[in-house]
Amino acid sequence: MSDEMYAKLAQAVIDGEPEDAEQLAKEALEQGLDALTCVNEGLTKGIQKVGELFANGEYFLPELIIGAEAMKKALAVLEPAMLGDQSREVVGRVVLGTVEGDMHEIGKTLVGTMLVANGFQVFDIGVDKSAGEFIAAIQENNADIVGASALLTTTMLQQKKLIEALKESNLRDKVKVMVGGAPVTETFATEIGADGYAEDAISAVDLAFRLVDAPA
Ligand code: B1M
Repeated sequence: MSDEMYAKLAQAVIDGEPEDAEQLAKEALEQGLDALTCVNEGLTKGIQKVGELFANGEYFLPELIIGAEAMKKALAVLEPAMLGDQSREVVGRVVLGTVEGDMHEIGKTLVGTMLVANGFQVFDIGVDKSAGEFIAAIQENNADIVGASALLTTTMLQQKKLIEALKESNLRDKVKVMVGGAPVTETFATEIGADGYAEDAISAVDLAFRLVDAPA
């Protein structure tokens, strides 16, 4: 039953059907399925398939856009169920954004949702953000962690640029840097001097707890 629902969620993203994806997400919650599992086993598998079809030349930009829209519609239904109880004490403050030149927001937003669900206060500054914009948000919100997402091999280098800009602004010792996104690796994170890399939203939460030295 649950596998069938995950497959349907994935298919709605592959077919680029935002209304179907939204409706299926509602049905999944009504059936008592876990929201995060619906994301990981359903929606994410669907959007990965869309990415593969795009890379193979079978899908074009419109299919990529509508697939992302379908995923976002379903996520909007599932996110409140992932957030849970918000009354606990703040574990740490995180400025989160996607780097300059990069419009990919879904993974970054998911990381933010899971951080909030686990007691972090998240300042999501959005996509296509320059190092200067990250720095302004860090200062304004007195952040403990800055999280930079990059989905393109061409924009990964902006994560390095952010770390250099933090050093120039004498902020590097005051804020921990966490990086992620599909093309980013642990090795790359180490090379650019980040404090940590997370492969997915769950490991991003574990990493954030370690970075603020708090028990998970
Ligand atoms: Co884009 N795109 N895209 N795209 N797109 C990719 C990334 C690509 C791999 C597709 C492909 O060719 N197979 C490819 C990049 C190739 C490369 O550089 N190696 C690509 C390309 C080429 C492009 C364009 C250049 C296409 C064009 O215009 N010709 C263009 C670039 C625009 C720009 O940014 N300047 C473009 C545009 C788009 C859309 C706007 C249409 C759309 C995004 C819509 C949106 O976000 N609102 C889009 C989409 C949807 C994708 C794919 C299909 C899916 C991305 C996604 O949302 N995944 C993607 C293919 C793929 O990744 N397999 C692709 C789901 C999400 C849950 O996963 O984002 O990986 P992800 O996040 C994960 C982890 O990575 C991690 O946790 C998340 C949750 O598990 N994570 C972090 C992410 N950020 C983190 C931060 C952390 C820690 C963990 O700490 C701070």
